[in-house]
Amino acid sequence: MTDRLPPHQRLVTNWPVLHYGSVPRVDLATWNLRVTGLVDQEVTLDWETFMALPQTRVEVDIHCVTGWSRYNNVFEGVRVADVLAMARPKPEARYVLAHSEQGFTTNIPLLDLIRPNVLLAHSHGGEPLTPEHGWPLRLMLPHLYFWKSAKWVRSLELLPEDVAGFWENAGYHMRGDPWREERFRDDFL
Ligand SMILES: Nc1nc2c(c(=O)[nH]1)N[C@H]1C(S)=C(S)[C@@H](COP(=O)(O)O)O[C@H]1N2
Ligand SMILES: [Mo]
Repeated sequence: MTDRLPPHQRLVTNWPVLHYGSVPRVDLATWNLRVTGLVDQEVTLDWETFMALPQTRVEVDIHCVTGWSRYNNVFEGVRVADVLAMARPKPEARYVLAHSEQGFTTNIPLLDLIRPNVLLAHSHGGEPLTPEHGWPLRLMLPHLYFWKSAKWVRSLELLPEDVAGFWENAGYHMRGDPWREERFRDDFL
């Protein structure tokens, strides 16, 4: 199947590790996940409460802007839509800035985050994520380039407008659709 590989991507069978900075040390006893910004009810979930939410397993292809794609990844976690619904986003909320440990951020349109196969994922291939792949929790958006899938995610901030995150501030695309090859911002000077 050739229409499975987005333009100018190459298939890999390993799982490369890519991130800026170092792998954070995370303590589940003090860890939490927050939903903030344009919501009726700010949400803070500790690890046990998060893991008690309904779990979803998806099998997806992932695509990195550096050119590799990896097929048939089985991720398990909680639908982002379910966690956002707990916070009741205000009608003005249209974008999300995801915040990770150590200050990494990435921006995502709200409509991209509430798709049914977009997860806050804790497992891959039936095993907990390894620290370098985002343990204990990462975003997982298979339909956008994988830099949007923030590892070590700690909060989702709902915003009225699109605010550039870490790589987006360096010129990467505000949306990042691999099928449209949205690698770089064309408004970036
Ligand atoms: N917190 C954090 N998440 C991040 C990054 C990062 O630098 N920091 N890099 C992104 C990039 S550029 C990619 S391609 C994917 C890589 O995920 P992987 O290392 O699990 O393959 O993580 C994304 N998530
Ligand atoms: Mo990346």
